[in-house]
Amino acid sequence: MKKVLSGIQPSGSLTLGNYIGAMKNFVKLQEEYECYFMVVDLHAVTVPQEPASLREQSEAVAALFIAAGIDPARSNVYLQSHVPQHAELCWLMTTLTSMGELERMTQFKDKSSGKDTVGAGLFVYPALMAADILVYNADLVPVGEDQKQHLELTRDLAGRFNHRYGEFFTIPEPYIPKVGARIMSLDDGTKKMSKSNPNAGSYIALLDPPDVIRKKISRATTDSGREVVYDPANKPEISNLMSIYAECSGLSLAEITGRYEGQMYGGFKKDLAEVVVAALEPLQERYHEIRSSGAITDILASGAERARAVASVTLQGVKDRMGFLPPRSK
Ligand code: AQP
Repeated sequence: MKKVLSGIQPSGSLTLGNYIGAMKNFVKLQEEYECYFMVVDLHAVTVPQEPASLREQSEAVAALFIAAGIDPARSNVYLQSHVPQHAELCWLMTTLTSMGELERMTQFKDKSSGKDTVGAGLFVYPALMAADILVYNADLVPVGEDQKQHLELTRDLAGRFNHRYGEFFTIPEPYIPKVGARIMSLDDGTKKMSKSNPNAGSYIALLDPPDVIRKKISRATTDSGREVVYDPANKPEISNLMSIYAECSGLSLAEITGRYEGQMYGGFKKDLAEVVVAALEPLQERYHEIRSSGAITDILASGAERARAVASVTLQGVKDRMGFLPPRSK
């Protein structure tokens, strides 16, 4: 069975962008693949996290995975920090990665811009992401558009290792949705929706109550003009809202355009809010059931156990090829 790997950082409350760009596809792919879905807590600490909030968000992200439809009996759901092989392989990956490659990463440029000090962890983030994927020899990686560059680097590193030490790693393929691969911020159609944006009005959190969702959508920035047409280059803001509508309702962009022909933004936004509320209601209900059941601890323990079993074999293979002596008992 081919393997799928993906992860989400517990760096804030998950957004509709994380759901549409990544999680929705996790659920689809588990039908056909052996899946590894991680809460990437080691990635989250590449920018400062408050310990209590990291603990809470780690469990919340895992519960949202299950609430969204990931079946823990079929897919491995776990915390990245519970599988130490990720961090060890990351170190080995940094030795194959050049400074120039890391300096070119747009996520690093975005997250470090304007900061007085930037942690080295943020710089080597892509090497950890490569280790995450390669430690399971994943075939497919479902991500949003923003992660494409990191995935390309992973492919380069896998190829470099294979060239230097002999064929070993599978070269992973990205799996990027056609619509919704880049959901934009509600206050600025040129920036992606992000859970760590300090302005909570810029994103819809998956756990936002209905009235908060309605308020955020009614205040979302819209382009000048008033036609509901999909034209990302000239009308990025209304096009973004249409993508959200399409992903939450199951309607195509053409159907939405037809439905709102000749109508103003106001009516469209009102309907969009109801579409989003209806899409998130069942997920929120399941989330609260899972959190109150206390089942997450066991789910994470068995997911990590299965993941460690696979990751330790790969890591040993990498170390053998690179020339590390195995530990001997006396
Ligand atoms: N706006 C988005 N549109 C589509 N996909 C998105 N993803 C994130 N934002 C959007 C996808 O969600 C997955 C998990 O992302 P992550 O949490 O690991 O990191 P990120 O990409 O940096 O997401 P955020 O929300 O912007 O987090 P912060 O603010 O902490 O940096 C990835 O597959 C990503 O593509």
